[in-house]
Amino acid sequence: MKELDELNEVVDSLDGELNQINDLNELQQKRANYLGKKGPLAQIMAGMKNLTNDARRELGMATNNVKNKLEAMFEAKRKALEEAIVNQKLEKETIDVTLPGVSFSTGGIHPLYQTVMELEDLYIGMGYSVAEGPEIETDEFCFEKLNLPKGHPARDMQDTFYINPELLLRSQTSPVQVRTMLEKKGEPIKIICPGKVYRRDSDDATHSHQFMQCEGLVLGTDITMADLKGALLEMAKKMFDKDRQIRLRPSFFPFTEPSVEVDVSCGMCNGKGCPTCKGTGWIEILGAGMVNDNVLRMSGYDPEKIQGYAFGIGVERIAMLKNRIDDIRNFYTNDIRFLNQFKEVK
Ligand code: 2NL
Repeated sequence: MKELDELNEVVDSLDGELNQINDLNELQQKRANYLGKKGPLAQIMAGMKNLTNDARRELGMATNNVKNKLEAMFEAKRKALEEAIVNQKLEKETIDVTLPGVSFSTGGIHPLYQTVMELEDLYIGMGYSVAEGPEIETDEFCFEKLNLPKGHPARDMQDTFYINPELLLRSQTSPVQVRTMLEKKGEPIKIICPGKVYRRDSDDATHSHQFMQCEGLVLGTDITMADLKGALLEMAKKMFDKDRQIRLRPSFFPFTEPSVEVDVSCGMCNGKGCPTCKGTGWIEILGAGMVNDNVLRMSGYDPEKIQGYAFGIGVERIAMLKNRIDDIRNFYTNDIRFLNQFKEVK
């Protein structure tokens, strides 16, 4: 029967063609060609109606066998192709885990901001809250409400960046404390106010037209200079080391009365006198005092009932002393070799 030969030829030709296929879509197409309605097997089946019963049975069985065989061949090829695809993908994705890693540099927290964070942590530990406010301020909040009326010699226009006669770049963070007093309407206050401030200074090793301040304000009943001294001594011991002492010298600020300048004992010579403390054994770190009655009244507080202290810390000065930095401009030129020394992760 010639149909039986044809069936064998179908198997042979598919065998040859499958070798050429290396893509699943092509395989799918080929399968449709061979096993579909117009394929060779369908044609052989269509011709069977003219055969004798015996011949038809024989050819029917043979066709069925070949159909099963073709399906097995397609299935085997499909598996082989899929496996090849997975292998290719694995090969492409192979990595050598023993190769040395590629290092990349990360940023760090700026040394000034690290100092602010330390100050915040230690004051929060003593029950203070952190308050912030705008860098563009009004003349009223920055000066008038701090007992510096217009024309006062300590508020020379030459020293402040004015935007217009009423608006300026704040020269201290005190206006944040004024805002807090106006909000709290006579209630007790215990805050620190860290932030950037601006003054029309010429930049040199110890001056910068923009620097950072951390002011503090504590208002309540029966608050005295002793509380102020205790809080500042605690700060000096935590920011520097536990053996530091502080001393208070009389001074003047329009917003405090009495006013003091505060020195910390020199850590380089333990108070004996050395170049760092210019032979005195003491280093000035901040200004402070009891809040002036006028300041209290102007922001809605009755000095007969509530009083307290305020202080102003220069953040750069503390950061320079702690890290033995001799030029304030290092904080602002941001040379990467300078900054890298303060990275927690090097
Ligand atoms: C300094 C001096 C100081 C204050 C800041 C202040 C704020 C209010 C009321 C009273 Cl709202 N005082 N601040 C007081 C004394 C000194 O700063 O030399 N800072 C670097």
